[in-house]
Amino acid sequence: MTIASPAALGTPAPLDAMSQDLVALVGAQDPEVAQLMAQEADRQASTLELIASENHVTPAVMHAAGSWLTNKYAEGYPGKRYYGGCQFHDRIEDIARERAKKLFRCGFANVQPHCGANANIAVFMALLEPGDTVLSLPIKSGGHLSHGLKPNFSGTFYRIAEYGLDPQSELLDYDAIERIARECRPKMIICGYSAYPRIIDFARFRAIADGVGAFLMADIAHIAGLVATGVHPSPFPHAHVVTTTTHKTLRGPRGGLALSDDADIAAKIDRKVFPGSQGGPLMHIIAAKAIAFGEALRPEFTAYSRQVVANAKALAAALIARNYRLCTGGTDNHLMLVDLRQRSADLTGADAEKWLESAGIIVNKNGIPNDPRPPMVTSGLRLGTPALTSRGLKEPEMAQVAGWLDRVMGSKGDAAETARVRDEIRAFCAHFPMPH
Ligand code: DSN
Repeated sequence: MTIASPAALGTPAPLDAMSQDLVALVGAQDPEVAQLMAQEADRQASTLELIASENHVTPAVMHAAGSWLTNKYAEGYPGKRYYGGCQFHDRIEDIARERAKKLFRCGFANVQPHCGANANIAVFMALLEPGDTVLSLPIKSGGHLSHGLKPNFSGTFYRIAEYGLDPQSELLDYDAIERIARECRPKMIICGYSAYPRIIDFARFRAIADGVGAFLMADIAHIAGLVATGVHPSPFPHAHVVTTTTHKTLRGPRGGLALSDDADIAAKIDRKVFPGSQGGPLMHIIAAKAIAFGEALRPEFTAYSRQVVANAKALAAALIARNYRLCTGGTDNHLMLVDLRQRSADLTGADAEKWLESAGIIVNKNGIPNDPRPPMVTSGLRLGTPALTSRGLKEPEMAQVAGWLDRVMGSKGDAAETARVRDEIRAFCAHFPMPH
């Protein structure tokens, strides 16, 4: 089998030289997988990535994640491993921990969770007993499955009480949350969401938690990069524990992170990550996390985070100008929820996602608050700007993106219009290379 190079696929090379070598090396042994890797590189380079939870990492982060560090078992923590040969891994994990603490301005960091949900498992195990009550926003209102969805560990082993959004404003209603907390007396309250476009008042959440003697957990998976750079207020010193993924606005490798300012809580979380819920840490990913945290500590990353939000506001304004309704009326962060019903009553998130993908715009359908349609259909789209901003798009290009979104959805995925938009986007992408 021959491997189509990205150039042969009609786009500028989306890969740095090392990645091209990698595809060639894999191809010499396994052309079937190498071909798919090359095709995926082309897909990423020639489409507009608007999934709010995705990003494009730098080559340094990417290659650390694909390095020989994957060969090592390092169960335990720096200085206390169950295997020999860990001296360099100890240093790498220490660097990752130190940089994470500096980035989020807190005292303790565990960089081993394989993903955000695993960080949350460790926190639940550290702070709660099975059957304890947790108060959280359900997934249908913008929460996360690991915050209490029934089939998830959280909904299986814990009693979940829910708060919602104000039905009119679609904003968090802190007075209502306080009332519900007083009624259900949770042992832990969770804030931090997957589809909430506004600023979270962590101080108010802590006051509510203190009022009922609950722990406050902030899951900042979506906004971590904005928090690290001061573009969104920090959950510290308010939250007892903070969890996050490292691959969204933070632009690191796919992974999780748990943070705290409390030595006792941090020690419990360490034990619940390992040996409580995980075995060997992914040391290649921890190295990539260390590199990404180093990048995020640089002033350029603050400029990047500000641009992410500026781009989101520009995209929101351009969509509103084209008669789309945005939940809450707009955005303060990197994402927005588009209620498609105002543009066209029969337009669904599922149809829009499919049509837009054909045009080279990658989005995810998303339920909007009180969505009458089921989760696999939905009346909304969630759009985010972290990945496009990593490619160098700015406000003027956001107006162009809104125009393409509207042409595809307005034509109801008409084949000819979709093909025209696809060609325009492929040509446009050539001017905004992947991070290299
Ligand atoms: N699946 C992620 C998201 O897209 O927001 C959350 O884990």
